[in-house]
Amino acid sequence: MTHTFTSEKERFEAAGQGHVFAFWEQLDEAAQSQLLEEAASIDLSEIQHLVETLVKGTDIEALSLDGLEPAPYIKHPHSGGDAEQWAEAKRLGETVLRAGKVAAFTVAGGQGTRLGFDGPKGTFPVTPVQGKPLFGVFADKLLAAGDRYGIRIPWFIMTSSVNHEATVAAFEEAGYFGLAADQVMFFSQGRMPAVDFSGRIMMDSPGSISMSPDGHGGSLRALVRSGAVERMKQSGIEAISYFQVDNPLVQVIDPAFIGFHLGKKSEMSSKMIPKAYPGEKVGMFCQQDDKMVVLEYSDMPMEMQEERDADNALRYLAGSIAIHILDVDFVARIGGGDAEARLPFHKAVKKVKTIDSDGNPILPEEPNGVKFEMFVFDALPFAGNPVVIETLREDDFSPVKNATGIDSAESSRADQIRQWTRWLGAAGVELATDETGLPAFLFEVSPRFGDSQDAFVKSWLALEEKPAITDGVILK
Ligand code: UD2
Repeated sequence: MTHTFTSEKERFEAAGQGHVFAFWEQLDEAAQSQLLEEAASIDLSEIQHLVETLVKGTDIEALSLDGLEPAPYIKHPHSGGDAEQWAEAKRLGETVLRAGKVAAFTVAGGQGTRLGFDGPKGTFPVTPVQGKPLFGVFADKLLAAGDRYGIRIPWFIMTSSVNHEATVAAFEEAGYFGLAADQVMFFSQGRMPAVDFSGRIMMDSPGSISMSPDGHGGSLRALVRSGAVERMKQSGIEAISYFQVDNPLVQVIDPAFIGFHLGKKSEMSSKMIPKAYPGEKVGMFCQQDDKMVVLEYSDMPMEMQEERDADNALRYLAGSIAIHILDVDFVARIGGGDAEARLPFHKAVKKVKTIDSDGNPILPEEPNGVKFEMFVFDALPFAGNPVVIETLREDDFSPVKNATGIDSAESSRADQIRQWTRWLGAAGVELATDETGLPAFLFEVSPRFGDSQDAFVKSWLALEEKPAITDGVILK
């Protein structure tokens, strides 16, 4: 350890970051080895570059809006898209699913601070009656799809050091939510140190660097480094269905989406929804120099977000809801460190708990540091034939992000019930609702009963005794 300590200390001193080892002598052996491990994981030239560009801004690559155009997308049949083209994509997707070539992948390494929930976000109780956790909903959807296509769909879950153990423990405790234990693979994403505004690496405590998850874009590296990509290749997986942990409505396996992706030989495909209003907090699909890009809402001036076309529709209409299909070889290339295709880091100015020069804790009241994150959609400019398809918000997107209000547990529960109410309507059962399509009581439909309108109607019609849909009813 002495040898490693000396060389690490020299490396950090040479980069002007020697303070990281200021309390070395006072640490016990376990703390010393943890600190060394953290230090060794840091690429100091990368940090120096990020400090110069993103923190000090001497060499800032201001985000260029030059030549930005709205990206083309494939319209859903509900908005005038070609129904036959969609049916064909679905058939192709189903064939590939039956051949076992698709895996599901959830990014679940975020800290979930906005929700104020103590635990991995995937364990948040999200369904209206049973309070089934998000992970349980996704597992049910995978079981339903698995039954339909006669396969076992592997599920890869990216955690982070913040929640890895708690996530694995939650699955064990819940019997893997009905899945086979070897169907689910967990791996932890990478971490990046926080720096203060002068570029010094921040310490969380005298023996520990302030490290945080490297963003959902870190998933591409982590999929490779963890061996997940290798495992996928060995088992013949070609396409990865990527979704976020916070969205219970997501169609975790969508055959038409998979079919469009494969049919167009896309390396990375995405779903869009028409933005509900100019300031909606989603990224926007755009094109720049013939490349597909997503511009985060915070990076596009509001005047641009408000621009309208001749039909008075928003010009930058295509909102990104963070649902993608990734080609396995593409992930291997980008996540494997292709020098030509490195995902950029973005900065987030945050309140970072730290220590003073005597090692005493500081709990800042104002933002005092910068964290660095990669975004998965920054892989799009490197992807061959990127495809964007339209989806219906009510079929795919109602995230739980906030404790109350927009995108909260409550709004998401209501959206789930609205969806089941529509499906009941399609099966001939009309419930009394308010003007938003919401009945005055809670009920629940398990994805295993129906994970789409078609599947629901089929199950409903097959019921010999149809239950009255009243408060607390669960269709399993
Ligand atoms: C993201 C998108 C936004 C829109 C929205 C849809 C960005 C920057 N913005 O906004 O355009 O698509 O989602 O809901 O992505 N995560 C990790 N590791 C990390 C950080 C995040 O796994 O280091 C996961 C996290 O667990 C969650 C997802 O990524 O599943 C989204 O993270 P977020 O809540 O930070 O994204 P948000 O709401 O800012």
